[in-house]
Order: sequence, then structure tokens, then C-alpha cells
Amino acid sequence: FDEQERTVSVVGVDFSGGQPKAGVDQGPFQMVQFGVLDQIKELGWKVNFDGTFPNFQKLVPTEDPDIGRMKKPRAVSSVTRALADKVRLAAQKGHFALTLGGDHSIAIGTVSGTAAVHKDLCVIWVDAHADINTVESTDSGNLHGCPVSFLMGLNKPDVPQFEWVQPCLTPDRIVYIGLRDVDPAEKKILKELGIKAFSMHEVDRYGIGKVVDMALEHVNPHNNRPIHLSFDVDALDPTVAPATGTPVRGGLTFREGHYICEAIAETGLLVAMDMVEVNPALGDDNGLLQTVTVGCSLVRCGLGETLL
Ligand code: 4U7
Ligand code: MN
Ligand code: MN
Ligand code: MN
Repeated sequence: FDEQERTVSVVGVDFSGGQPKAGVDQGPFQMVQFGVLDQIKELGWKVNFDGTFPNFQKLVPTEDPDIGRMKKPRAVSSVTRALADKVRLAAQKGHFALTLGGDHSIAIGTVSGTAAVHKDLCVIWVDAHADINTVESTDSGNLHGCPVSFLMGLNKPDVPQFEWVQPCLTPDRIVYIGLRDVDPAEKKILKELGIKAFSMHEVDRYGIGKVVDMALEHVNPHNNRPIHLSFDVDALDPTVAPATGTPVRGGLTFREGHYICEAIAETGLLVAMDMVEVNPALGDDNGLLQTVTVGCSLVRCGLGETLL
């Protein structure tokens, strides 16, 4: 970081249509209420935040029948399309684009937005899940399990409603950390495309320090690619982040999650971060507070809190 004051554009995406559980649309509101914006200012960033809620909910149509297996395709498409524009504008101004979700389908928008500006963008996807189902392979039809397939252009061109999405990611420019619940069809895709993934097995085997080194080396071999970090809070163990829609046991510890954000911030190449799948409606009050708190502290680490 140089001394010059840098700006974060924060977008809160009050959207839950990529999955069936209500409440994840309240995630951004809760993180803002918890004080994440002031906390970021205290780190020396200028914060640019359009504080209007509802922000995206108003784009959700009342009628949205399934198309093929896809659930709520119109809602997901219109929200992610508007979000892509917002994130692109932020990136064009040279701002760090921080997106608070909302379910993970919104990454169709965030990564599209940053990739439109940062031509050689790479993505680090921290998640229990690979989110790479195609509109044909998805069993659930929930589009929060599909964003990566859209970003990589794995769906046949012109998926109804999603014609606007430009494939912007290649297999060498994405890496996963934290996987432990990957569908058989997704495993096949990862294998066929040679996409690098560090599952919890590799975290156990090598330790988080080595895993992050290897992930960065893979996706950013010359340390010159801008990085987009898409962090699904369910990557963390449910004992650390219980309030999320698809928890899976055996996840990252509190420190492992934070280490990932710190080490990526340390590269100086991070240009965008998503914090998604925080669902304040799930679990008890304590679990809620724990999850919102950890979401905010991961964001602060991504913005350099723990760098000396
Ligand atoms: B998340 C799932 F089947 N793969 O497609 C699916 F296991 O954004 C889960 O990572 C998707 O939380 C989880 O529905 C999406 C399922
Ligand atoms: Mn997940
Ligand atoms: Mn996810
Ligand atoms: Mn989830």
C-alpha cells in the first residue's frame, strides 16, 4: 500500500434468490449494522457506500417460473446484471470493489464486473462447495451452486435470461480453497478442465500457509494478475460460522480463514472481495452474532487490517 488514501466501493446485495432459504438477503444489512463500514474507515480507507436498502430486492420479479432446472432465473439474472455494472464502475474508478451478500449467485455479477476492467483477473474461490454446476448438471436448480460455470462459459451459449454474461475466466485463472462438498458432476468438470482445487484434505496435509502459497503460485505465477477473492462464509467450519444456508462439517478454522485473507491482502494485488452466504435468520442469536462478526473481520483482513 502507498500512503495515498485508497477508496473502497461497498455494494450491499440484499438478495436470496440463488437459493431457497430466506434471510441471506439480510446479510449485508447486518454487517453494515455491525459497523463494518466504520471499521474499514479506521483502516485508512475512504468508503464509498450507497446506503439504500432495499438495493437489489426491487429488481426481483413477482413471477419467475423455472426455466429448465434453473430456479428464479429472471431474478438472478437481473440482480447480477445490475451488480456487474456497479462493480465495473467502481473498478473503473480504481476503487476496491467490496460486495456484501446475499447468496453466492451474485458472484456472476461481481466477477463479471471486475473482469471487465482488470483484463488478466484471477479468482480465488474460498468455499465448501465448487459452485461450478452447469444449468444442466445442477440437481438442486439453485443458481448459487452455478456461478463459476457462467463465468467460465461452460453453459451452452445463450442460456435463457443470461445471454448478457460474457465468459471471463479460464481454468488457469481460478483456484479453490476449502472444498469438501463437491457434486459428482462438478468433480468431473474440475477434472476435465484441470482446475486446481485445495480441498480440506490438502489443508490438513500441507497446512494453510503452504496451501495459500501454492494457490497463489498456481493462479498468479508472475505476481502480476489482479486478484478477486470470492469468500463464501460456509468455507469456515460451522462451529465458527453457523448462520449460513449450506453448512458442511470439517471446515476452515477461524485462523485459517483469516490467514487466507491476510496472505492475499499482503500480495497488494487484491482488487475485489465478496463476502457471501451470511444468513442472519439461521441459527440462534449467538450463532448469528458469531457469523456476522467473523464475516466483518474477514473483510477487514482482506483490506489489510493485520498487515504491519
Ligand atoms: B454455495 C450444491 F447440491 N452443490 O448445487 C448445489 F450440494 O454458494 C450446493 O457454495 C451449492 O453455498 C452450494 O445445490 C452453493 C448441492
Ligand atoms: Mn458454499
Ligand atoms: Mn458458494
Ligand atoms: Mn452456502
